[in-house]
Amino acid sequence: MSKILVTSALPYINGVPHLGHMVGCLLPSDIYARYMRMMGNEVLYIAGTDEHGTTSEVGALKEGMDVQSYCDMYHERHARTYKDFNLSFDYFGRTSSPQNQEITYHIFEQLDKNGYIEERSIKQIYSVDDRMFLADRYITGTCPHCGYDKARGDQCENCTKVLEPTDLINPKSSVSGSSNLEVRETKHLFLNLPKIEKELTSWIKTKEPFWPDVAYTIALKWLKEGLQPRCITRDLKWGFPVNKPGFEDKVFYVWFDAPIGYIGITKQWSDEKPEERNWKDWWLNADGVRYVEFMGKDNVPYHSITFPATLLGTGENWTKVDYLKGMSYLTYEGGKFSKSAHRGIFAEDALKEFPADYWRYWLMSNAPEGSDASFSFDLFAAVVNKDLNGVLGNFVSRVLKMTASKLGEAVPAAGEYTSLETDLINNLQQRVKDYLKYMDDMEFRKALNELRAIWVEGNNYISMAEPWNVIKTDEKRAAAILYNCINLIRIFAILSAPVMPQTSEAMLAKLGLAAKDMPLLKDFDVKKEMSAVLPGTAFNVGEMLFERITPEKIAELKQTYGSDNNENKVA
Ligand code: B3M
Ligand code: ZN
Repeated sequence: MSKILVTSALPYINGVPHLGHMVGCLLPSDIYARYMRMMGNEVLYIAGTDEHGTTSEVGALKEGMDVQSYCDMYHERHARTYKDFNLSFDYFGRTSSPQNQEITYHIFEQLDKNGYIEERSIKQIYSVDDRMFLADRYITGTCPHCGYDKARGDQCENCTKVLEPTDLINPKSSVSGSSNLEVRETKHLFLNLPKIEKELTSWIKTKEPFWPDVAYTIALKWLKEGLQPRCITRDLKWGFPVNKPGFEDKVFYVWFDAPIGYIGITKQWSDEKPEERNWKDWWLNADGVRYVEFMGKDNVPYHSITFPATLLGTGENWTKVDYLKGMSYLTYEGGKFSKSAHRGIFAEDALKEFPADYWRYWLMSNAPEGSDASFSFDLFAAVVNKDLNGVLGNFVSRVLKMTASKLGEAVPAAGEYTSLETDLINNLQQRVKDYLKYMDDMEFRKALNELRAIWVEGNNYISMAEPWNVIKTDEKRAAAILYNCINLIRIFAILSAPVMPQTSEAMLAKLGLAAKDMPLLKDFDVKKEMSAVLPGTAFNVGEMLFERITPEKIAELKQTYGSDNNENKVA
């Protein structure tokens, strides 16, 4: 048994998650954590809300709330949504917790003591009317290159040129619209990345064989371009006040304390039951921990460069990432998800329309792994109707209905295997091996392809064995075929559990079984599992596992959530 630490990128507190967030880090991390538990490992799965920074302050201002209450409210909303999606976190915490503050302070003190922190003066835009310094993206004005009048202080969306806020013509605060702005010089603290670069480079090189291409290439590109010192403080109110004399009126930059949040949240978890949990067993001088991180690709530099550098600079032995799964983006009906333009289905609404497993299955079998992927209601309905309803759901209901009507509501007697059964078992054993290999490698699209192929084996078997014909002449053989099919239902339930936990439970419940009765996936032996359900066991046919999505429903969904490809406005 190994110790596997799994984290998902911590979603920003402001706003509610859409399907792109779900598939970008939350869902794959959950499926991996569930899978690793079923492989018999000790898993700790951590996530939480990323709460500091300008976006929270501005979000609270827009909703007329103080920042603390705003974060409290949104934290609950995030937590509820993820629970409803059946994300199996061991702990869902907050980067604003006292535990995270304590660890952030400790890490900062170590960096400072070791000479990695330096003071610099920088020029920043201060909004007199908003009484705050504005982050670059909260200043808008006319682009000096193309004349676009809604260019942001960090980048012009129209011509994509990277800007300094001082480049903008007629700059305005996008918080209040005020143009009463001043350039002020303020003192900040920087993390001296160039000084850690050598150590960081040799650490990254040790990871070469383990990192997927996309993450590794992004990290190396940053290193090749040369690292710059990074400002880790901000002139804001909402954040951890800097624990250094002369800087008490500033707070740490959100990207400084957010990744440390993985550790802080683990301490929240361990503080709940200190007698049985110790966060250090996972993070500090921890033995035998394999650490796997999930995130959108835009997060990769922070997790492969800045965060490991921060930990290395302490001179202490912190657990650092072993494998980094970076996901690409999901688009919505060919454009961007946008709350303000009413385009896209958000996680809370998604669950009002269909159960979590429909989404979990669709999103992961179309996961944006190598490249971006696109969601559309047509594709969604096609997959739900074909794979879930047509292949899996139909097999389960057909087998149980036929058995109940021909032989009664108890599992019939087993019989001798013919070549049909030995072929089935051999095929399944190979497919299970491939499925587990893809799950190990976090190749989710391929893994789900294999899972579907496993269900198809069941359909092929019953079509070839034809129990409905055989029963006319040989009831014993028909009973044995149906016996095998019922065992397949249990096998499908076990193998589907990491991806579709609720459906898996519903399938097991039909056979009077519960999730806790499932065997480990490690050394999963199809032949042995094919006779696990004993003859005479009562079963119930119950309801269909999935409902078909009709063309009328698809039209209604498109109407409600928007599908006009021409209106690709940005949120
Ligand atoms: N909140 C960015 C994001 O949600 C950021 C991740 C933090 S992980 C420590 O994409
Ligand atoms: Zn421009």
